[in-house]
Amino acid sequence: MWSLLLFVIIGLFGSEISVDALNCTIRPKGNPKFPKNFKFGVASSAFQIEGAWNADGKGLSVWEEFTHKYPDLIKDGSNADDSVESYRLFDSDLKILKDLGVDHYRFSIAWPRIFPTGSVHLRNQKGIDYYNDVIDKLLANGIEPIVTMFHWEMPVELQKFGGFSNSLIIEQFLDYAEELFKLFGDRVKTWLTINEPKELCKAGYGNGRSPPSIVAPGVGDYLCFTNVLKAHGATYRMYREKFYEKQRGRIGLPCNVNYLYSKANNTDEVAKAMDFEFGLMAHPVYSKTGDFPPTVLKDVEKNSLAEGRKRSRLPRLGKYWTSVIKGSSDFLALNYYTALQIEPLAGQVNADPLFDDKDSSFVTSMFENCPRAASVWLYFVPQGLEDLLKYIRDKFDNIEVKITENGWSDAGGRDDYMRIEYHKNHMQAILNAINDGCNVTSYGPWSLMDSFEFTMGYTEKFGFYAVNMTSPNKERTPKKSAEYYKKINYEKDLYV
Ligand code: GBH
Repeated sequence: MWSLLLFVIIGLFGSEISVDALNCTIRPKGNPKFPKNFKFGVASSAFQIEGAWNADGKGLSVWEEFTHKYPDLIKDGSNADDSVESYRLFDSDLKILKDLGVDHYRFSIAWPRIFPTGSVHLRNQKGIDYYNDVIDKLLANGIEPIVTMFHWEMPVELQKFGGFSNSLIIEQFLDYAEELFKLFGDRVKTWLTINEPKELCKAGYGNGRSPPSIVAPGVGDYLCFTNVLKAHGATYRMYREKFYEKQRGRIGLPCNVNYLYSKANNTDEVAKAMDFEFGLMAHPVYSKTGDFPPTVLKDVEKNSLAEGRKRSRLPRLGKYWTSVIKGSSDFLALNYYTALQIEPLAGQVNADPLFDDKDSSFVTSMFENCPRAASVWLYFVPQGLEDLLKYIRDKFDNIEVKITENGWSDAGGRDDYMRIEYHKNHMQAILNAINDGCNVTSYGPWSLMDSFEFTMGYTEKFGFYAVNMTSPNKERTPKKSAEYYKKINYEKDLYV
């Protein structure tokens, strides 16, 4: 508590000594200005902000079903039925987006809002009208729309057939994506396919903490990974074949990555652990060889055989899919929040069936010497972002990186100095990386405004704007961090 307070106070006055004393903030290196063409934006997702859960013909997503069925699994017992009502109040969102002065706005389309059952043969015109309106108004105001096709809004009707555990999802997703390109691709030029495969697959199909609540660690999560990668890869190929010539858009797969530091300072440990943390999603898409990282393939197979199984728990992608997936992104979309420390797992087999680090054979811990956000998993480690960007530069041929999420949670309030420090330090990390040759072209932090934080309900706030939840028009008001970020957007300079 005291160190946090000290940190905030020192941060406010920007003293150099504090950097060394706490060893959590980042040191500026090189040019203090962002490149001229560097873009700043802000992000959100449909289920978290739209509300209007059953309005105008919308179908249900698994998150609506989950929050209705198990309110006791949501920290404050709440749900997103109304949330901050962006379906009704998009004009208020537009106003704050303009006020913030962003170059782009990342939002997602709720699949069941436009295709209530998931299948594209039944469409909901009012949902389509809504997204057309959002896109048109953004463009009319000089804000580029960046659209996530799927931020976990799985139609309940498709989950009945297993969602991402059934390969049927590949063609369902492909149909959905094709309709999105037809409907919006004339105006949307940056697409993100499936948000955070690791989170989606681990929480949904591994440890079961999120819908569809399947508890099958080391099996269900891997199955989900393969289907996510195939759906993503197939979507990319379909776009290049049918739409690219006319629409000229670009597509990425948004990956959430914790940068990992070895407690023993062992670079081999980091290389291996990063293959599990990041390579599972990124290696099949961004490496020259494609497929899962060799270490991952080898270790999971070895463990699976040792368990007496006939084959690896990680399904093989095979030649055809490996080549479809390889190179299926025009840039790397990165969601970075924090870094972790790793150390080798001592005993070979862990008794806890929910323990999902068995295959990687590392255990993780937090940087507890650094300040913690309201979220238990979120520590202030901006150096991790700089090091992650350099890792990407070296590992994946300096592919273009867009930061599509990065954010800090607190319990609320307008005087959010820690959020300012967090974004300032992470932008500095990006700048350091750029000064060191990394190809980072945009920053789109989380989040435009406070919203429904999944199992944390409304208890954790990530927004630049607060929302008055008890007033009929849910006014959005800027926090101190909004004023700070606004200056960055206008000046592209951290020292204003
Ligand atoms: C983002 O994921 C999401 O994309 C975004 O929708 C969300 O609002 C934002 O996080 C903030 O929560 O509870 O200890 O099991 C970031 C990656 C991975 C961070 C899962 C939280 C849960 C850890 N997330 N993790 S724990």
